[in-house]
Amino acid sequence: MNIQKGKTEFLMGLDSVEQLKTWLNEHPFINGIAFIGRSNVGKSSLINSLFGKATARVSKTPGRTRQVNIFSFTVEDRETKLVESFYLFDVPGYGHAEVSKAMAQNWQNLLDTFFQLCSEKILLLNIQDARHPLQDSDVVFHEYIKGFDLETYLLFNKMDKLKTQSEKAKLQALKPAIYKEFKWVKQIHFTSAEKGDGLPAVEQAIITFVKRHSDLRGFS
Ligand SMILES: Nc1nc2c(ncn2[C@@H]2O[C@H](COP(=O)(O)OP(=O)(O)O)[C@@H](O)[C@H]2O)c(=O)[nH]1
Ligand SMILES: [Mg+2]
Repeated sequence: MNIQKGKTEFLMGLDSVEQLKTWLNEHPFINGIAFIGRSNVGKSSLINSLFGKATARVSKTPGRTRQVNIFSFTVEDRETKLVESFYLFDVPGYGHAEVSKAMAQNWQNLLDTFFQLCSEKILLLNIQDARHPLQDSDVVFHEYIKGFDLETYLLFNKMDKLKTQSEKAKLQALKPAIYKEFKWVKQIHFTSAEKGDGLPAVEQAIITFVKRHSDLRGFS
């Protein structure tokens, strides 16, 4: 089974809390995934690599995504040719030291709204920078998110920037502590949106998750 790259569609970007509330209330049981992480960790780049290029906008300046971007994507069973469609959310990052208080507050309100109202059948993909794992804002985010009871996978991106074996080993060594401290983190992946490392495993993990929550009979 595979994600049909190029069939991913941008549905809308919502930057108002009211609009987001309305949309989520109208879509209570939807099945899908959400990417979230500090700005500049490579969320948009990962989305493009996994869902087809130019799905999301890759930013030169950090903190450009100020809205919840909603997409639909499709998964195809190569044997049966059955196609099912799911939702993808690119959620604005957290921990922007450089933005104004008012803007930070609006992001926080969007995040609160998203996590309070989103379907339970949403998988959370928390992206972190492999070079700077578990930054303060990431730890604060984990504390925040644990109350919402969503299945969460952690992705350490930009692995291509870790040059030495010892840098890689240091990151691997964090795994047990993360599983212990953040018990709702079910999987940890090491990726490079640039080079493609780790992406086939992430794609299969996404498919396994959405399929597990699918209502379609015979879609296996
Ligand atoms: N070397 C490297 N650069 C990356 C990787 N992923 C993203 N980038 C770069 O990091 C910057 C921010 O990426 P973007 O996807 O916009 O991050 P976002 O703010 O989290 O959506 C861009 O310059 C990307 O080209 C990666 O895996 N490796
Ligand atoms: Mg982005």
